[in-house]
Amino acid sequence: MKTRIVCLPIAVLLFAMNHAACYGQSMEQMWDTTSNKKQQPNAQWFKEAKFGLFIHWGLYSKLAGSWKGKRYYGSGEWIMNVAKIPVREYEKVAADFNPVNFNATKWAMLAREAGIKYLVITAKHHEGFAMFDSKVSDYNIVKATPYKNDPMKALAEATRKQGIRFGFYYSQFVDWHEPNGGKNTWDFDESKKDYQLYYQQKAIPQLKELLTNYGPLGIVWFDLPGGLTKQETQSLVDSLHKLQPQSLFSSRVGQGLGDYKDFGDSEIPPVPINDLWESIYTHNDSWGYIRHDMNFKSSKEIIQLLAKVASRGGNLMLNIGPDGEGNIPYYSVKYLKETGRWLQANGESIYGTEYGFVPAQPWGVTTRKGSKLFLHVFNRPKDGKLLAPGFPNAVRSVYSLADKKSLAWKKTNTDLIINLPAFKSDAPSTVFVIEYAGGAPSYDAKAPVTISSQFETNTVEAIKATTWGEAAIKSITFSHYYGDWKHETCITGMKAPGDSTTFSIRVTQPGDYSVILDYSCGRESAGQEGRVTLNGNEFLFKTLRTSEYDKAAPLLFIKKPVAIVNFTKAGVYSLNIHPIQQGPELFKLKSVILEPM
Ligand code: FHN
Repeated sequence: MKTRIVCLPIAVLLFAMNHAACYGQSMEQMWDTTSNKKQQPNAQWFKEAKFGLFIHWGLYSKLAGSWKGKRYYGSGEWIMNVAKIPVREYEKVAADFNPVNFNATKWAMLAREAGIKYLVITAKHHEGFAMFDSKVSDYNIVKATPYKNDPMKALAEATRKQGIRFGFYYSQFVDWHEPNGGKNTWDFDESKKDYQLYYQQKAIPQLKELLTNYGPLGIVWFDLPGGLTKQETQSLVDSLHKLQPQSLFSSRVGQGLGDYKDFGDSEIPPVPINDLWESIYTHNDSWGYIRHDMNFKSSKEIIQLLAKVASRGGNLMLNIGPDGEGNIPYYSVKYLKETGRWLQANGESIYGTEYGFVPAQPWGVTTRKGSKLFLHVFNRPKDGKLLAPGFPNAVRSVYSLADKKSLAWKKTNTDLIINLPAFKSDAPSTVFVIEYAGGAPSYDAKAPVTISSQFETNTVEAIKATTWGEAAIKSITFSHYYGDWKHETCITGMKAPGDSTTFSIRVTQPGDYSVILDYSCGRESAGQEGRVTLNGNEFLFKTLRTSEYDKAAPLLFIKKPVAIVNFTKAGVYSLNIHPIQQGPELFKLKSVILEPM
């Protein structure tokens, strides 16, 4: 009796705290981007894989972004929430879900052709519908649809046959179908929910089914933690790891207990990171299929994104959304195949690589494997002379990756200059290899940014700044369509003359350059004066209004030329920006751009 008196209020308190914490959580808080930092014995494959395929497929795919004649934009898999569709009505979609065109072998072969090394598919998304044969809930593809089959069984087998690791996405907390699941506030009263009951009765038993019935899983991709304490999450992780000790759990299992780090949706860290990590992007604007979403990334964009992510040491998992009949959108097929063709010729510069020690240049980015540095050239210098700065090592050979033809090069101190062959200027990425002697030098995050007249444009990113006073480098998150997240690293907090920002730039060719500020500025900040100091000259400017910061709307930026600077000598210069007077934040500065005139 005594125990009960003491325990009950604590339990009630914990329950209330858990609920309160879950209500107000923003998406950024739910994206747990921390990992457990333990060395995962089975992580080597993940480290080397570099390219994964994410698939969002569920009842929402059948709705294709429309409900009762109204079209929805953004995250199609959120349609039940956005249109506030009652559970009983949404359930009826299952009766029409019959993906007769689903062909596991075709999907797996496409993944293989695209150069994919692991594939993760939604076993259950927030809608609560199991896309697998579940004994835990009849709300599943075998029991509730005319299709009556388990596509996950077939896909797991077909994927492995193609030599690709297979994994499941599972929405462990958000479940709009269940009275005690997270986040359905239109059918159920959130404050009365018993999350523990939901976890015990649905999420945990279903996860156990997935980890027991589908062979070895490369990854269990948890999405959006909630309703569990650290201890409870730990025991969930432990009990699941017992079933699949080799499987990696994504960081969105929560409480810092994942095996590797996932960033926010469509987010890439601005600098190289040593940990195990993954960036997740979707091919168009939505994760689940939307008929009217045609904003597909071209193969060139995919290839450059993949190279960029690899150049910072991570994996790219790119999402596609098949439709309700089981067809993969035409442009996803087309551009994935094109990406695969590029990878066939250039895969050595991506798979198994680490971040390159030469930081991003106006021509592109670098990756490294052993004693090879790969140069991913997106923009060819006009004179064909490519500068790789910060290269102390002795060079053994330099050649084109595709045809292995040797290239002439010259080294002056730590500058390596390579004579590039002619190549198509619109190629997605042309790769060159430097084989060098000795260990890899460390990455110098604050190395001066190269500014060269050989390129139409030279961008000095905010991350390269040294800030003073209240000025700070921050990642700003906002969205375009619903759930279509964007992230920009900006300099914020410049409110007074002492809150200033300095960039170190290295001008490689003398001449006139236009200095352009790329910023976003709200109503309150607009109309203030700022000063750019460069090469002994001062230039004044007044800020222009672009858009207010609103997490649920596009943050607009303007590229505003503010100065012309003449450099009579090549060399390293310091570029400083600050407000003239005390006031609201001057602007959110994304980059400074220098263009030869
Ligand atoms: O809410 C989901 C969203 O629908 C989608 O599944 C993404 C993929 O990372 N995860 C959640 C939001 O971060």
